[in-house]
Amino acid sequence: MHVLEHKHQIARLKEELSSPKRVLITTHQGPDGDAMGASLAFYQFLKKMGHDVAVVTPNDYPEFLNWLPHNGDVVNYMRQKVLAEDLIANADYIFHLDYNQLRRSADMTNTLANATAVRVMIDHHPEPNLLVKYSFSDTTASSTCELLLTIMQAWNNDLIDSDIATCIYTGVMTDTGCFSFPNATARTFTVASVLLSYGIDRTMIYDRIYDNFSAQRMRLMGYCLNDKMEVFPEYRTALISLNLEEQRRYDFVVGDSEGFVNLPLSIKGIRFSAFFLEKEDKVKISFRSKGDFSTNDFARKHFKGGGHLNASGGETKMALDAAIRQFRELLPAYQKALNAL
Ligand SMILES: [Mn+2]
Repeated sequence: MHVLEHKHQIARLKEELSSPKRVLITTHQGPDGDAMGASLAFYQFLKKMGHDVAVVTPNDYPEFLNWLPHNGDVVNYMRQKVLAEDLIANADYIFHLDYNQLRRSADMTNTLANATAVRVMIDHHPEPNLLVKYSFSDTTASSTCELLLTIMQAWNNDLIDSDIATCIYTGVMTDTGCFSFPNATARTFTVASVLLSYGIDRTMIYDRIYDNFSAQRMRLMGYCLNDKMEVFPEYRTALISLNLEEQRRYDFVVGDSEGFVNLPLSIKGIRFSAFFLEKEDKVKISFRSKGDFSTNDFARKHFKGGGHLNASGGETKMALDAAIRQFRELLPAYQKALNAL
């Protein structure tokens, strides 16, 4: 992290935001725990400073996040388009949290592109590509929440409270797979320790995120593992797919397939996993890996996506079967990389 550069930027932002402003916080489509945790933490922080703040998400997010403090204040562009467009057009400042390419804001992209606000990006994904006045980009941060906490500490540490800490902890916990992925560093654990000092209830947070599924979702997981998982030992790879008919059969709701992509990585020797989810107009694909195999490169090159080294996503307009076929046909070219130590 360019600590000095961040420090200078924070000092200038502090100066610019020393009087009340209209601030819009936004994040990527299909917001996850990190996106919502960061957005709602920063929302509270800026509100405490007296700003007129709004959080606008491009679309729905999983129900297991709707207990986060101030969740009820979130504006959903898909469902409240007129209000959201008004907020975007009239904002003095727009903060882009947990994404670094405008197109990741999906249907909001054009409205955001036309906004006249001063832009700030706070993100931890590689290869930022967003025109902003202030850029806080740190690919060594486990999560946007981890990075945001350090920014808030430098900005005004006194404003951080247990509700803000709860939001931040949620993002750090979910982006690190409960502190198990390689992106959880010494700093991550220091951040976790700081957050615990605010008296947050970490077992409650875990319970609400991970032990909050329907019986149907557990049955769907069983079906995926039993009937839908394909394993390719020669490529140390596995995939799972779900078509629309199967989703209907299991009363699928947003968030139900969260984490499914990680399941095959529990198999001895498997280092690369893909999860294909059929949507009405496209197929969404999640990728996970262990070690040095870059799912980010793979997703960027073949499936119009990207993300992190070990976790990324993409999509295609191809039919589900064709997308799976393409994935399988790509594997031989990566055999060496997937079998390297
Ligand atoms: Mn993130």
